[in-house]
Amino acid sequence: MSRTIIVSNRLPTKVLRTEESLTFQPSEGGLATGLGSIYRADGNVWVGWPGLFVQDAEEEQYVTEQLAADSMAPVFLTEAEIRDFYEGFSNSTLWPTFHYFTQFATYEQAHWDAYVAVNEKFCAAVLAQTGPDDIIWVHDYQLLLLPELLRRARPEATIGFFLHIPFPSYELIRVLPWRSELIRGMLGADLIGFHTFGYMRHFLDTVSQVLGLSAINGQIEVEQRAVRVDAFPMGIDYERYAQAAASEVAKEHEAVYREALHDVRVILSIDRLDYTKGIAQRLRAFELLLQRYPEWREQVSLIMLVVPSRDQVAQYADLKVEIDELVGRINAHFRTIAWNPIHYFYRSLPLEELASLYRLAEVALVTPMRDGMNLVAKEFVASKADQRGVLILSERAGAARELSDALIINPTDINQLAEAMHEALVMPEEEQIQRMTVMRALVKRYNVFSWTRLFLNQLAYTKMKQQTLATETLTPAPTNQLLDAYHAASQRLLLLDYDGTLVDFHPNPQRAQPDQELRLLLRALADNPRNRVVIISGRDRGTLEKWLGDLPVDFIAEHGVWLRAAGDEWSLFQPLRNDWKRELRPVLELYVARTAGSFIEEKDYSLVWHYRRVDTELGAVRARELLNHLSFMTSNTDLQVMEGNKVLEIKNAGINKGTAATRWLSQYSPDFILALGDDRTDEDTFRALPPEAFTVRVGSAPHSSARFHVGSPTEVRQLLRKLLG
Ligand code: GDG
Repeated sequence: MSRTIIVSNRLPTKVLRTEESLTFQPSEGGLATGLGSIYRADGNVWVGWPGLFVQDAEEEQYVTEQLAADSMAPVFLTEAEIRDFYEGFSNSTLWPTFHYFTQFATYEQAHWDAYVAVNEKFCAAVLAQTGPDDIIWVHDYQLLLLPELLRRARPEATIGFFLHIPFPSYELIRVLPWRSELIRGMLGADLIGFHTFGYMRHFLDTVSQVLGLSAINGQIEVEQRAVRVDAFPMGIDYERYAQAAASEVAKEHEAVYREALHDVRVILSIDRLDYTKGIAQRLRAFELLLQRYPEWREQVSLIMLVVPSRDQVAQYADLKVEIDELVGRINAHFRTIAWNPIHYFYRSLPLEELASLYRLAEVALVTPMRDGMNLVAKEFVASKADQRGVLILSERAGAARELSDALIINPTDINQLAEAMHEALVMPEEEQIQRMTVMRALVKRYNVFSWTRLFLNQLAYTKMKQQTLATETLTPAPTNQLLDAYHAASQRLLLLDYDGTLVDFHPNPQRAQPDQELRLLLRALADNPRNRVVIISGRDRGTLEKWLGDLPVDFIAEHGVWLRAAGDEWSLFQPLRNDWKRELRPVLELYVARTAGSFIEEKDYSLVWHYRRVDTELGAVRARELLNHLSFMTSNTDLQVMEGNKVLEIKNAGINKGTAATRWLSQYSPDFILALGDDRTDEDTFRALPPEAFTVRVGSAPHSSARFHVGSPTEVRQLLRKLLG
């Protein structure tokens, strides 16, 4: 039976050293609750750092045993490792970069070296825990290299990766000296999850820019593997927050606060100390609110909880000073004997007190500059059982993609923020209820348990899909099977793609004409009255006719647009339009002008931009640009832009090699079918054929609907020669 191994930088239990002993303190983080039922299930385990520097082997063993009893396996890190890997590379390079704060990012080789070493350490720890059939789920930015390290050690493993912070635009990632290694590291996973579709898009773009790998429908082909990328917005344990807020303890706390505050209305702000959270901007906006709307003085207070964090890193210490000063200035300026504008707490509170603050507040201010998701926003919503209260939410928190009934603001726009606070304070109850009801239903439904289930199901599905779509090498055994079926059959259909299948690619497509050997081979096959040989190609009919028209073979040209049975005339698959070429050709010409070595091929019903002769990197970049450009221009038309092997082709949608091949099947009723092809357009043929057909993909393709694969056109020819006996 397969087990599930969760891996994250921190374990869900923190080991603390007190004067007399070690204590084990369970963490209350969202991830720990969400995955609690998973890692504690039979045989499963959570691997991570327990937050303690051990003194000796004896202590190490003790901690290991204690944690093992609760399904955890510790990775012990040294102080130097925490300094360079955690505070260094993770929090001073990746964290600022991924949150668009490159001005705070450092690029230290020693930090990178430690990051690599600690990821390797985690890899060893995970391998020690896992068997080949296990499912490994890696979390977050501290372990970006781990999926690939694991993949190298266990090529068949099922590996998922989830990033809890934003994935930024490629422009940010490209600054990192180690960008390729980091992206490759992530691609070791089978499934890569992000909170939002936007982060996923940035990642796919980065993969294409950094490694030149393109994606189709969120799937990237990496060597012999298909990697899936998807958005999984993380939720919270809704019931836990709802219950905590409804508890007697929370009510009691609230009553105490209420008494102290009299009738003052409460705006709430809760964050870890971090420059990404927009705390200073929020304070300035509150100050502006009091200046612009004096009627709120003595009527409204801001309760601001800042949880100490990362105070070893310089920017955090500076931020703390800035916040202290701002709070001091605003309070000194506005306070009265009876009223305190800002109640500022620099510490963490137990859950019940947090819950009572959620109860107490009428408005929650969640205004980060960037935030992967932000769970505080969801917790506030879950706590509001009476459906009242207003959430002000930054457009740049992942949560804004879901909680669109909040007042969505731009956190740098202090004017807008002050106005939103005012709007929240005067919002009619009816509107509050309306907005809150929608948000509560959403937070309840998409909770942390459904998130976990969805990710793990999708991971299992991805793996299953990989396995079913994995093609078998055409080794002697299946080859003999194929030959037996061929010899036994009386009506055989051979569907042969041309470029990349029967001949190798040539930098100039017009130079890829058939050699004598190929012509003889095709003639010999077609001369057999039991065979019907169809050349099924994306090429224009003129070229096919010129090169092979004298042979007794059938043709499917332009990916199914033109058909010709041996000796017959050409006919169109169905009536088509080509007047769109006039409009789109200038676009392709623009890209030819900008991209040396590229050129346009014009067919009757399609236009093709070729970039095989372009510098590899430039070609990939321009192809992405052109693809975007064309997708925009062809949306809502019946045209389709297709990515082939170093080509982009614009053609009529709905006609492809598969639809054309189907016509041969219906007219000819073969009892043996062999289809050979090397690219995505041939996948349409493979899919259109019955399951007993011998479908063979040529070249490397981790993901194909074909049953078999062979390495090259040379092997294709060997196979065809075998048919001749
Ligand atoms: C990363 C991403 C993403 C805060 N103060 C206290 C307290 N908290 C709890 C909150 C909430 C959690 O801490 C903070 O969650 P966030 O989502 O805001 O942020 P990060 O922990 O930095 O997490 C983030 C998250 O991963 C999940 O993927 O949303 O974007 O940065 O649960 O309630 N809890 C208690 N006392 C406090 O004083 N008990």
